[in-house]
This record gives sequence, structure tokens and C-alpha cells, in this order.
Amino acid sequence: MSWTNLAWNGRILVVDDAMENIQILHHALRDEHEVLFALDGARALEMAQSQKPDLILLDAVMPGMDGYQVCAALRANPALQDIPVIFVTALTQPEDETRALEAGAVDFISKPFNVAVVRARVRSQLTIKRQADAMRELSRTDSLTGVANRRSFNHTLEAEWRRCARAGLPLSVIMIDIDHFKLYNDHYGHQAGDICLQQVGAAMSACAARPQDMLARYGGEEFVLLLPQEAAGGAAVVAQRVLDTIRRLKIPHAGSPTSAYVTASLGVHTMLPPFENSDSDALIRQADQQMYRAKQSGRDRVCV
Ligand code: GH3
Ligand code: MG
Ligand code: MG
Ligand code: MG
Repeated sequence: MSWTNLAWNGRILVVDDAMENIQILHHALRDEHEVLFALDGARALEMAQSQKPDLILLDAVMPGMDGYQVCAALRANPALQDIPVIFVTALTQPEDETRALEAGAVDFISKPFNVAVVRARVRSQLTIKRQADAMRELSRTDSLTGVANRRSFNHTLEAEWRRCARAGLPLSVIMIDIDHFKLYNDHYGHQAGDICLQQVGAAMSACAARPQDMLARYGGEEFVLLLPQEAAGGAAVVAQRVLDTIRRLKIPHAGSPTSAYVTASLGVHTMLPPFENSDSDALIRQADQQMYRAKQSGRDRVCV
């Protein structure tokens, strides 16, 4: 990483149909930020998608898609709606500003602008964006293990359920419950139990290989793995990998009546399209039932 990289505070996309305006903003911001640019609205949306800027400085009047349309399109796209937009425009009327804020802009700067003011406003929006990102991340994460929490899991499960139903794709779930964990706490203490949960969580994270896979802490010593687009055979392979991964950790469990080391019981269930007459609760329930079957038949195993 070069020193200029270290000096970057944010990645900013400047959108303007006049190269001259882009150059002025580039000059104003380049010492503090990485500055990208687009000369029209369609290109701006492409770059927002591929470059994931932290902030967009958007011209209002452009041929083709104007700034208001670009802003509305950003707000309508779940992957892009959190990128803040500041209008930088020759328009000066209160109606123009109101319209920009109503389209979802966070700020409105009229030209001619003062460079120091633009820098300050950019900094302040980046700070707000960072805080919002951190809050969002926190609200999705289990604080002990760092994997997704149940709330975040439920949200993703609903979204993947709809997506897989629409696309006619299978959806698999693996429920994972640590064996005799009450006895682990009794023997080693609650703090050691916490560390064990962290170790197991971290090891299992590596088992969810594809970007759409999601590991979450479902509650207490129970985890769940969501595998969109994974049929029964593939899900069983992943479950076996999780089981082996936990075994290989060889975390001593002297209090366990079934094994010298920490183990888990896993239940797998796959929903095949069409998903009619079913819901995501049923998917979880079925995986849970398989997990209990694994418990009853001796623990430290996978039931499908
Ligand atoms: P089984 O093999 O049947 O699953 O037995 P178990 O003891 O694992 O199951 P049980 O549901 O009886 O007990 C779960 C235990 O997990 C009890 C609870 O204290 C412990 N536990 C839940 N959350 C945490 C946590 O965050 N930290 C620690 N240390 N223990 C936890
Ligand atoms: Mg223009
Ligand atoms: Mg349990
Ligand atoms: Mg348990």
C-alpha cells in the first residue's frame, strides 16, 4: 500500500457530463480521497455497482438520465441504496434542492462552490456513512462469536426462500447443536464455554464456502448453516465437513459421557421447488427434527 492509499479517507464517485467540473472536484478532493468519475447517469449506476463508492457527488442536469433519475435508481436498488449522494449543481432554487432531498440525496451544493466547504461536507457525510455501516454490521452480528445473529439469519432466510422459490432452486439448512454443552460449562466453567463457542464458530465459518452460504448463531450452543441453491447431496457433504471440522479441533470435554472431545449433532433438510404449501419455518423445523434424531441415535453425527 502506498502512502497515498493510507491517506485515502473514502472512495468518491463524481458524476458530471462536463469533464471540466469533474476535474475541479477531483482537484479539490484528491489529497484526501480516491476519486472516480462517470460522465453520464447509466455509467454512474454501473460504477456504483462495480466500485462500491462510499459517496457519490452527482450533477443534476445531464443529457439522458438526469441526476434525479440516477438518485432514484440508486435508492431503488438494495445493493446501492446505502451509498450517500450529494448533489453538486448549477441549480440554485429551493425547489431544486427540495426535489434532490426528496429523491434521497443527503446534501445539496450549488455552484459556484467553495472548495473548503465541499471538502468539509464530504468529510461529514463519510463520517455519518461509516457510523451507519458500523451500526448495521453490529446489528447483524453475534457479539460472542462474530458470526451472523439470528435476526440477520431470519432476514436472509426469507430473502433466499423467495429467491430460490422464484428461480426454482433448492434451499438447504443444517442445524448444528453442540453435544453435552451444559456439562462442558459445569466442568470447565462458563467462560471456557464461551471460548469453546468462539472456536467452534470460527472453525465452522470456513465450512460455508460459497458467497451465498450463511453461518449464524441460532441461539445458545446452536448454530445454523443456510445453503441456498444446494441440493440434498451437497448439503450432506457440507454437514459431514462441519462434523469433521469440529472433531478435528479436539477440544477436550472431560465431562461428556459420549466423547473425550467436543462434538456436535447435525440435522440437514432440503426444500425442493416448488415450495408451495410450505414455508421457511417448516424448513427449520424439519432440520431440527433431524438434529434431534442425531442426538437420540448417539450424538456426534449427521442425520439427513
Ligand atoms: P445436548 O447434547 O442434548 O444438546 O445437551 P446440552 O447440554 O448441549 O443441551 P442443553 O440444551 O441442555 O444445554 C445447553 C447449554 O448451553 C446450557 C447453557 O448454559 C449453555 N449455553 C448457552 N449459551 C451459552 C453461552 O453463550 N455461553 C456458554 N458458556 N454457555 C452457553
Ligand atoms: Mg451537467
Ligand atoms: Mg441446544
Ligand atoms: Mg447441545
